[in-house]
Amino acid sequence: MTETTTYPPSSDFVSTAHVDAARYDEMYARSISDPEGFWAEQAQRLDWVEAPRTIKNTCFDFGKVDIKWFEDGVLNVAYNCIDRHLKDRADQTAIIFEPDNPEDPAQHITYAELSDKVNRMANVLLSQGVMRGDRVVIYLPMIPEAAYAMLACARIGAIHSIVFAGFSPDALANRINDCGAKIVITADTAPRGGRKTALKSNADAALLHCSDKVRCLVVKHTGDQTTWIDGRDVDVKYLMAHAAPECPPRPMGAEDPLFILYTSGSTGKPKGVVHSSGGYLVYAAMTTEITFDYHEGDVYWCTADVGWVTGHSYIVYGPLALGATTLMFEGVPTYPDASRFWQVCEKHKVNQFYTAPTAIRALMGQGDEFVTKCDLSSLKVLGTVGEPINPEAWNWYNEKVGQGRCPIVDTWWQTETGGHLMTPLPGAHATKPGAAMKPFFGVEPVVLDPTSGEEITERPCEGVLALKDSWPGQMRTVWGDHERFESTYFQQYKGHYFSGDGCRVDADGDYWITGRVDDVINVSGHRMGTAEVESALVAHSKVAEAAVVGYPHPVKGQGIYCYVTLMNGIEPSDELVKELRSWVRTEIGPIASPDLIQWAPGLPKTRSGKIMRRILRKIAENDYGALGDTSTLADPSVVDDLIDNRMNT
Ligand code: 6R9
Repeated sequence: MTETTTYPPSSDFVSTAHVDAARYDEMYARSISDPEGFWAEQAQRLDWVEAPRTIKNTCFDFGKVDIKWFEDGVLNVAYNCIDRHLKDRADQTAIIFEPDNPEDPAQHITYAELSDKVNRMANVLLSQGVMRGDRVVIYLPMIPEAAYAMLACARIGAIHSIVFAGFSPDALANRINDCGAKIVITADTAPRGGRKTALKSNADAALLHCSDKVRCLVVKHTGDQTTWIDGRDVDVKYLMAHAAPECPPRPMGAEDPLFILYTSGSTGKPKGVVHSSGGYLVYAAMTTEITFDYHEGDVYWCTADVGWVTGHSYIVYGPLALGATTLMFEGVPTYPDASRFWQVCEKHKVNQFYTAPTAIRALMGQGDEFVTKCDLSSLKVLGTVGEPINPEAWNWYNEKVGQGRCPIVDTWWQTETGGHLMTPLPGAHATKPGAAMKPFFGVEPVVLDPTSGEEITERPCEGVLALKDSWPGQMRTVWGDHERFESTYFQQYKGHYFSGDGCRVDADGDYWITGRVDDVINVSGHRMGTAEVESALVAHSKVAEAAVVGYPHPVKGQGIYCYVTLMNGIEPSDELVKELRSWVRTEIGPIASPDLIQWAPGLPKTRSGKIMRRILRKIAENDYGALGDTSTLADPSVVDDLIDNRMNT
């Protein structure tokens, strides 16, 4: 059987690509046989105060996981993203800011301007008492100040932790408290798709649950009125205008944390994923250049939000480390209409465009006119990230957006991995719709048997996806809980980093990611622990018990399906469905809003009381024939009740 049609890059593309097929093979082989030599060379992408001599010092054994790259190197990340470019490209645009409203002018922020803003913001942070190693929570929309704030932290050695602006006050408070932040940086209000989110009032609500020492720095972005607490709230733009324009970059150890980013797992509350300064930046810079085949002068656009890891690595750190022009978009793909992405590509002559399958699916449903009326001739490479892409969406992206001439890089990676772990390289590989294809340099994927944990070496094969050794962009720990880091990622399959994803390798040896094999769901590319939604639901006074699973959703990839058992005496009603939806939105944020709620008088449990999610998943998928063995259930009859109810949902 032929696996699928393949799409090789054109010979023109290959002739100018950084990496062609032969070079990939040669570089990949070297990256595995001589990681020290390979990464020592790659480290030279950065400017170091002291160049690293010790390159790799990593231990993956469970019981002791210790990951260090370039450990004796000294550098400053902001210096690498700004100062070192000033000599040659002070007047080149670093950031193009495209506002929510297309009628408002775009901003072109040069490297010189970026430098000025970041230096000033760094001085503001210092004036607020932020010191090296202190945590700063950033709760900002997609505005240039978000990048200034990140780089200002990096400049003075503070650790930032961005909280996506769509998260609720509760979620924000939990993160502020978990990392012990001294400061929260937010904005008055955030326009998105023509509507506004009241970020400052969310921050106010969050801060009620935090130490009263936490200061709130407010970016007056829209100028909308907000409450103001003197002594706690600070006007950032005003202070920046009056701050000294120079703040020396602080030399930092390569292993000093650059940022913490909270992400969901299968159990417990979100984990603070900690990334390093040196290894992370080397990896972000290299993957940006190679995966997207970025060339000097290109305009690069990643549509993610800086609140997610994709925004960290591929809007801010990777592109700016290369001295690239990176576009920041405040809006949404469908405002004012479904042509917006393509109009922005046309307007700014975007060369590399990187988005999520959910956006592609939403836009392809609106008809081709929105795309075909735009001049997309500047596009060279297209990328996707966040979830598996279905071949239909891939083909539409390829034909309508890329006009059949732009290689598509389907990049598989995670918050934990810092940068791309698997992707076709645009000048090296013939792509296949839906395949993440090949490991990036230094990455050694292995497919394991989920039960025995043995490596499966036959091809084709299917199993769970793990990594054998370390790469510089890998997370170093969970903030405040190294044991959780070890047990979450290294316990299940000894000696390996376990990704939580399943995969398939085809007869050609190419990788296809099949999705999460744990209790993490992926809703519109947003990663969510089902346990988080469950604990939000059971926190409601009318809910006795809840079980949450993902189910296939045509646009979101997965939708959130909630089985809810009500307290004795509480009657189900449509009003209660609405009430629970809005409850979850308040507890976590709009991204966690349940798609379907099914009343469940009982949940399928084993005799030891464990909910059998496998069965719930099948029922949610309307796949009753494949329920598998239900004999271990304490009360098998609940399954029939659930199926009856499902039919009526
Ligand atoms: C970067 C990012 C990570 C999870 C990951 C996987 C899914 C990401 C994918 C993909 C198939 C791709 N995922 N990219 N699945 N193909 N190209 O998304 O990080 O938010 O931590 O999510 O997303 O399931 O494990 P994060």
